[in-house]
Parts: sequence; structure tokens; C-alpha cells
Amino acid sequence: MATAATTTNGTATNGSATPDITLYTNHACPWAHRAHIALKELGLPYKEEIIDLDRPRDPWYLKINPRGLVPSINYNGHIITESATVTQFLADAHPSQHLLPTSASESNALFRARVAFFVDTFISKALPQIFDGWKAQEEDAKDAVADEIVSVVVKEVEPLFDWDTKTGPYFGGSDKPTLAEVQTGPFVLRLIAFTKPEYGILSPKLAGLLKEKAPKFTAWATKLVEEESVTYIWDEKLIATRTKERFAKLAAAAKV
Ligand SMILES: N[C@@H](CCC(=O)N[C@@H](CS)C(=O)NCC(=O)O)C(=O)O
Repeated sequence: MATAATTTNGTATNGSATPDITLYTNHACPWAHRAHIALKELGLPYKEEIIDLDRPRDPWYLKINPRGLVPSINYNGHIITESATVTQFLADAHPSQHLLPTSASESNALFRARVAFFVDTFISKALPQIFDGWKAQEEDAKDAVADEIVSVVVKEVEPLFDWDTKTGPYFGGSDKPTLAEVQTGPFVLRLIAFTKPEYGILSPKLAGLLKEKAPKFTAWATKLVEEESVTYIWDEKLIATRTKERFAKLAAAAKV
């Protein structure tokens, strides 16, 4: 029988007892959004503390996370910061769940390696272009960035969709979101939402181009953005409006 790892207060951390979790977050932050998806997928109850990012962090929060960033979690008295670390920890601490197969076997190790490579590819190759898209203000610039986004997705991301989708649409053919979807979901959600013409953020041509040139990515993304774990804290209109205003302000300031 597996022995439960224990924290200083004697509570099991291997998923056998419900942990006491506080998530320090802001619903506008895509990195913090990763933690919300992981917690929902794992079915873990949690308290949340919304951190106001529009003003300097309070000293109490800097004690929790000296970098002043969200997300952070307090898990049974232990502080964990950085979204990738937080979500990996939650998946490791609750291994019976579908997020990531954690027991030692070659196939599980391979799955984890492929998830890590997929996430690294999306974040290091595609995300910079997606962020450039949010920044572009003129229609021509938006269209040019849309071409760049499509080109990087076609070259770097689309080839990674090499699994059979008969068993499920998610990473490796999973029928439920995995850690790959947890780590990329908040950005995919914004990518899909911000191409809607009513928001005027990304080029409205982008959705059609992705559908035509990256059909596997598009089919996966379309399913993912419908998942309850991905949408339950999402206020699309509010976040789109704020994103548009924020980047318009930044662009105006850069011109001065
Ligand atoms: N690498 C961090 C990035 C987190 C991050 O940039 N959070 C932003 C909000 S989206 C933040 O807390 N910003 C506060 C600030 O910069 O003062 C992670 O993955 O957790």
C-alpha cells in the first residue's frame, strides 16, 4: 500500500485527503488561469484571494510571493508560486487523476515528456506572436501578425497533433484535458476569443486562416475553449475590452 506523504501539519498530500488550498489570483491573468483549470479538472475545492494588480502589492502578499505575481497557492500551509510549478505540483500531488500519468513506466514518462515539449513549443514559439497580435493597432499590422501566427502554428504546433482523436480530442487522445491543455488553455481561449470582429484585437482573418492551414490545432482549440474548466472564471467581454484598452494605451505611450 502506498504511504501518504505528509506535510508539517500531518495532512496527506498524495490526493488521499482533501487539501486546504488558497489560490491567490486575478481572473484577468492567463498564467493564474492555468491554476483555475488545474484545480477544476482535479475537482479540488479551494478558496480564492483576488489580488488587485492595478496597485502595488501589499506587504502581506509579497511575503507569500516576493515577485508579487499571481498565481500563488497555499497548499496545506505550503506556498507554491509560478503557474507551471503550481499546476505541475497539483498534478503530481493528485496522481490518480487524468491530468498527468505520474506512476513510473516508460509510456507514462514518454507522455510527460511529450506534454512538456508541446507546452514548451506553444509557449516559446507561438505565444510571442500571439502577444504581438494583441499589441498591433493598425489593420495592416494586425493582418501581418495574423500571417505570422498562422505560419508559426503551422510550422511548430500543428505537426505535434499526431495522436488518434478517436478516443478523445485532447493531448495523446485523452477524452479529458491533460496538463498540456491546462498550460495552454488560457492562451488558446484568448487567441480564439480575440479574433472575434466585435473586439477588434486580432485580425478577423485569423480564425479562417487557422481553420484552413492548421485544421488539427483548430479542431482541438475549438473543443478546448468549450470546456467548463477553461471557461468557469472567464468573462470574455470584460477581458477583451480591458486587453484592447491596455494595448491601445501602451501603443499611445510608445508614440510619445
Ligand atoms: N511566470 C509567471 C508569470 C505570472 C504573471 O506575469 N502574472 C502577472 C499577471 S498576468 C502579474 O502578476 N503581474 C503583476 C505585476 O507584474 O506587477 C507565472 O507563470 O506564474
